[in-house]
Amino acid sequence: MGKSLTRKILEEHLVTGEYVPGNEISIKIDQTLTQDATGTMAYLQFEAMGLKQVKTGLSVSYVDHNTIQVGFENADDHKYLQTVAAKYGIVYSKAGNGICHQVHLERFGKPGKTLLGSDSHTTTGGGIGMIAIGAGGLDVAVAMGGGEFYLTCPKVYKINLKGRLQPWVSAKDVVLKMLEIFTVKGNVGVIIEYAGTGVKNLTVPERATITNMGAEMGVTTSIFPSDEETKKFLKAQGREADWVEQKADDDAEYDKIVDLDLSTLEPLAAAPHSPGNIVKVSDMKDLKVDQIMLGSCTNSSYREIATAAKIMKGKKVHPDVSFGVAPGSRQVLQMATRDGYISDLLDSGARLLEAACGFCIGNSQSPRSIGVSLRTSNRNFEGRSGTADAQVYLVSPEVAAVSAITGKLTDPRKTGIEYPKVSMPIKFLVDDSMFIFPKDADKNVEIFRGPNIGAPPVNDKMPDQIKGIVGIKVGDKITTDHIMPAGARLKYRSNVPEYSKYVFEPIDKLFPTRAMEAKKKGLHTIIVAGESYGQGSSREHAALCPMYLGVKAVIAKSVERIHAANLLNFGIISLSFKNMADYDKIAQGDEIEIPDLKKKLQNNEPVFLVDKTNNLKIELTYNLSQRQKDILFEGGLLPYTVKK
Ligand code: MIC
Ligand code: SF4
Repeated sequence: MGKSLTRKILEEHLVTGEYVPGNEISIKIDQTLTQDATGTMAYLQFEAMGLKQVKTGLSVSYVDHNTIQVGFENADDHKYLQTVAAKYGIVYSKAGNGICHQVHLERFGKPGKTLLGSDSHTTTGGGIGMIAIGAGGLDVAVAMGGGEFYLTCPKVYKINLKGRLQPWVSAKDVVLKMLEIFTVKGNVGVIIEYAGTGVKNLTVPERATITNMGAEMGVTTSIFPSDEETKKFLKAQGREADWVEQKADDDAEYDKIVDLDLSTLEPLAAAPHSPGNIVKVSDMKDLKVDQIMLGSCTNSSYREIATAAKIMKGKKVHPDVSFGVAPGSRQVLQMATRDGYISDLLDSGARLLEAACGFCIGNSQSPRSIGVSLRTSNRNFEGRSGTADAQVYLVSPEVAAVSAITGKLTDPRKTGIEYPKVSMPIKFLVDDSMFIFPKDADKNVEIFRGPNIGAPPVNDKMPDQIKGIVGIKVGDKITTDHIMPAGARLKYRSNVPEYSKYVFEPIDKLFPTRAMEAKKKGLHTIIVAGESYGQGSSREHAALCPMYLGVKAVIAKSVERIHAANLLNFGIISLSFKNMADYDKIAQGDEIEIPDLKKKLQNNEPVFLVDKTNNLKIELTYNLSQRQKDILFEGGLLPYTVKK
């Protein structure tokens, strides 16, 4: 039997473990990326490892999230990142150069290589034939130090694409369809591989839109083959030499095969408040819209901005709509300016925003109260836009632009507007002057540390037993945006004591105070959660800040992949219920104990939670390798790595 493309690349990078789905394996990482919101902590952790240089083939530090810079904190972080990059041999991409995933695809992504990024949408790199995985900053720091990356050897699903997208239907609709089929939960430990005759009908940026939102499905990553289309893209970026063919064997084995005919798809939207809440745009006829945002790492390539501009040319934005456009990179912005598209958009009444994450992370452009916002981004979690009761729909750039004219969520196929055809550029405008490439002479640069930058707190060793309280009980699908809000709070990323004051802010503002009080009394705090706990971003602060507050365990029906790894990295054990119905028996505030936890893990024995308030004994399960247990015993990956 032949091999999938995933298997070929993983086997080529395999360091430890055997390629058997479900096994823990580790792989060598060729490239890393960080962004400023997760980057400072990642580099502080890298510094704590005491190495002289990064050991990867390429590491890039992007500044794209906190570019609004209200107050000194973000500017301090950027300066810190720039000096660290110079000292340790990292490429630094300045604010204004664009969103990490878009820029990485344009300038650095290489078929057949592995990429680890401290951002969940690192999966975008799958569009160019990489195994590109999102992880917590600490995992990325370890990879920069030359350490391998541990993951569950995946099951591989093949999506057999055929046909071609109809006019007005786009790559966003493909991935929204995928979300309808696979939903946002239950796909942990899976890699999705796109194949079939339809692949050649999708350009690299379109493929990247599809792999980008694999993150929302909770898969480890998604990948496209590297073919003639990939070669064309790389050639147009002046990087033809980086191209190699990458494909699965014809008789490759898969754990599941799903056929998807591109020609049968239609415009879709993800309705509030989940990327998996898929509706047909044609069913949403009279939904009035207040705001439309085109951009984010999902949909901000040259072709998409040009398509929107062609739709808007000679027309006006509806008086009740605020239409913002954020090109994905400086390259996109420069080319769209040169080709007149930005001026067409401005003529129509669109607002030009910076080439950065911006609205997507909720640090600007929050909609009005109960406002309806159409966004081409990838997440519409409740409150993420910065307005608690806003109704955010995720749509394609085509639907966004047409709706900006009509003022309603509109199916573009029925408007009579001519479908704009935009072809891929033969040559992109290449100007790498906003990267700062590391030079030998900079190795002795002094690292800048503003008052916002604090050393990362390190955990104590795991206690023999857990004794304390249920600090909070939450339901299903709690995202990292619930645990550690971004938006205006993001600027505290480099200051854990300060950022910790906002843990669970959208759900229960008093949690940090309760946990801190317990900690002062020498009690541990545990979190009880439902299914898919920790969905969404790779934000390691969703583990780091709870750790700082004294959280020792999360007991959940299930935990999402990246968050589970982050909890482990910060010495918080994830446990599950042997009998799911036991979830209902525990309440917030219960006094609990997990006796002899350490000994039981060591001996592979069952672990019990004793709920002293309700006089109950509940059996808990865990699935940990010896390495993972050792990390927990040491109090987390940083002390474990330093010890090693
Ligand atoms: C996001 O989209 O939520 C982010 C901000 O890019 C995060 C990373 C972060 O928390 O900084 C992500 O997706 O991983
Ligand atoms: Fe930035 Fe949004 Fe992409 Fe996250 S999802 S990297 S915030 S554009």
